[in-house]
Amino acid sequence: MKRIFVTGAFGLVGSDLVPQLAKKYGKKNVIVLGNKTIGKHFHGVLAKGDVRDKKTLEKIIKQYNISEVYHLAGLLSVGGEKNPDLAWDVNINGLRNILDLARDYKLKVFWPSSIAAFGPTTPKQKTPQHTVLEPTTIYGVTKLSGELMCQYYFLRWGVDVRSLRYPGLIGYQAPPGDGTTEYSVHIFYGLLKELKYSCFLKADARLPMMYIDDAIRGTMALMDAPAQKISIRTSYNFGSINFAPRELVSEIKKLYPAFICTYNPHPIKQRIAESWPQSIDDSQARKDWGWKHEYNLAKMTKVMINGLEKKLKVKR
Ligand code: AKB
Repeated sequence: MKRIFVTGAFGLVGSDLVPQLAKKYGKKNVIVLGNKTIGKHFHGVLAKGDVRDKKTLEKIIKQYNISEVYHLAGLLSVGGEKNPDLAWDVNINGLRNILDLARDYKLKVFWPSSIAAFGPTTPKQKTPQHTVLEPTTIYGVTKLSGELMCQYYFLRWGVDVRSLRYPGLIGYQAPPGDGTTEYSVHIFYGLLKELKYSCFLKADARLPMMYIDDAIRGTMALMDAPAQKISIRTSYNFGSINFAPRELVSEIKKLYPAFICTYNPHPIKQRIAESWPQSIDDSQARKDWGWKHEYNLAKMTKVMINGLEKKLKVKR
């Protein structure tokens, strides 16, 4: 049986991924990285440490006989701009530690890249798999460097590391992180808490997005695919829907007509959004390992509202 180690387990992806991994491989086979505060209330196997501390990671890998790692820990775009040194330290040194250990202990690894690896010089529509990559955020710089590091460890040492360029992910299990596309999660909290939301992007800031269930299914499918089907060892373009805040608002208004959204673009967040693609060509992922999304904007909006109403115990 696989023994799986998950870092960043309490973020947007981890909060939905860990229960799915536990369902598939058994709760005792999923080991989650936490610290003094993170994971205090987690009911499962919790190992304490920091992704920048290689010795502790190595101890955990040996103690639990780990065979597979989902290395999700990292700062996002807005958080990265607040502290570029920390973003580099966590995102790059954390990944290097995991890749070194994967090489030494023959571990299979999943690591998320992002649409942030692209930049203002990348074609914006149906952004191809192979294209110009000149990111202008520290987060994007760490994602692009990380992609190249993953490919290097694969080519040089045969490390089976797989990656997806996540678009903006939308889910309700975890609170929204410090990212740019996260307006699309905050908006649902604003809706249910006070029937209004002040959006930090312009109404027409179109970005590639995805409902979390699609992202988790795609991530697990990539990890399950036979190695010979994986032709991309940097990171796969990974797409489903794309929309602008204005379109999300009109979808929400179909269910909550009284909802009011105002637009107060934040200069840094808006600039980041404008540097990213608006839609993604993910045909390589579809061809190689059968990627297919299931959620459109309407379905995602309904599921988000239903899920968050239950979580927050509000029904308007
Ligand atoms: C962010 O906005 O920083 C992230 C991402 C697209 O990687 N959600």
